[in-house]
Amino acid sequence: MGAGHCLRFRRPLDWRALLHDMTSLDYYAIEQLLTDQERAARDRARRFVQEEVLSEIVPCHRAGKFPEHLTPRMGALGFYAPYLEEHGCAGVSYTAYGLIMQELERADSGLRSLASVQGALAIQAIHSFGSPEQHSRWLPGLVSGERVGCFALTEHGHGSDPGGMETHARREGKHYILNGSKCWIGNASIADVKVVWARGDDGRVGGFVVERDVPGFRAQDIEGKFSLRMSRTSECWFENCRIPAENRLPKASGLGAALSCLSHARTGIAWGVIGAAIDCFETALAYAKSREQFGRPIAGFQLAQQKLVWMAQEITKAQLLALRLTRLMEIGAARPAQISLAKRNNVWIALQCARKARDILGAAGITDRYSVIRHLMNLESVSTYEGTHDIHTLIVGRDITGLDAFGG
Ligand code: TGC
Ligand code: FAD
Repeated sequence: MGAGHCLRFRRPLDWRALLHDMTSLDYYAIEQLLTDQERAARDRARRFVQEEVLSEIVPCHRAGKFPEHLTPRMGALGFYAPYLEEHGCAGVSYTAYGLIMQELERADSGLRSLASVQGALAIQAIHSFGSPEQHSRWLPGLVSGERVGCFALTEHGHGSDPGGMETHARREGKHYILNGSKCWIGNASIADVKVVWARGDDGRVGGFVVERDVPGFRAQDIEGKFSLRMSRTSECWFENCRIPAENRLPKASGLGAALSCLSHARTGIAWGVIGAAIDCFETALAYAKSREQFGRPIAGFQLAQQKLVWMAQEITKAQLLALRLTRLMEIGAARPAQISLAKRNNVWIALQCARKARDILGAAGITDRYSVIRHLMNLESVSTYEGTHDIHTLIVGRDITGLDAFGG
């Protein structure tokens, strides 16, 4: 899909030649702004989704289960924190990371979520704040996907305000004694390596790695989710868990450490949701061209075109925003508020695209025969986690006014 005429050369442009063979909405030829490495990373993820994932999604979504065998497979393909270089990480650009997240989320937000939690959160936290010994101990298994990681920040009483966390780690000889609880934690019940954020004796937030089978740790999966059904989401409790002192991440001091990991995950989300939005757009476009009412395809009605044009327009803007963000990340020049703006905007437009696509599909849009209603429900979670839409409004609001509107 692209422009039909090139103004600069005043001759018809063979726009098909500009298209990649695996067609996808690219109205402003963003393809041309990517490197060969970035296209290759995207195409690898797209092939993986088409050949190994798509057939599994509907049954897994209905059953509320993640296809666990994909966790090591995604590791083997280099999908976890691929912007890092050591310990088996793929060492590709930030933009390639974004494109991989886009292809995963084109299939299902739960697939991208797994990569976000394992890579941008668990691996990233240990990579940024762990010692060399901790790197060698935990990173290879997480990067390969043979071991499952999680990132436990949110608590039952503290979601948007993690700074109020109550989970506590008390030093006792060669151990820390961990007490408290966490809620809404991706994969906490099965994770081998749990990065848990807790307040130390000095009152500052620190990061602690809790391994499997530690006495006093208990977890329960959250049932009844209408959204992100393919993801395992758990609540968990720590009752006098004895954690070896060497499991504390030495360089993590203060809430900023945990929040810095969110920056990597939020960047992946800003790209990822474009995949869900494109899938909704393409499904709605194909449906509108084939579905006839009043003797003509519904794509020929002005109101249907208005919805399709809005979707193409907003997806294009989101692509440009995400690309600029990752180019800034690549030169170390992205500020957290810029990441918030991209997460906020792109998740919001993806939700609106899913909503409009569902509308275009009529009754067919409420069944899982089409991906749209699943994306719509999934995006409700994506709008809430990693900072709600309104919290990102306040982060950007504080950045541009200099005034803090969080309350407190
Ligand atoms: P505030 O004073 O703003 O910040 C405390 C300290 O942190 C620093 N900081 C950051 N550093 C790096 N990167 C960032 N993005 C940062 N944001 C803040 C800040 O400079 C400060 O440092 P210092 O040295 O001055 O102490 O803290 P606050 O208590 O006012 O809270 C602000 C707020 C609301 C922005 C923050 O707490 C927030 O982002 N809340 C949203 C919570 C959230 O996003 N939770 C996510 C949990 S993980 C998750 O959802 C995973 S889902 C993954 C998936 O499945 O894909
Ligand atoms: P609350 O903070 O209670 O917010 C409720 C409402 O109040 C929201 O609309 C919010 O915008 C609004 N609000 C709050 N404060 C203000 C304010 N100051 N001004 C105006 N409005 C405000 N967390 C993890 O740590 N690890 C994970 O792996 C993880 N995975 C998740 C997976 C799923 C499927 C979901 C749904 C959540 C996950 N989370 C995870 C938790 C997620 O980060 C939190 O749900 C999120 O930060 C919001 O917290 P809350 O749900 O407690 O909402």
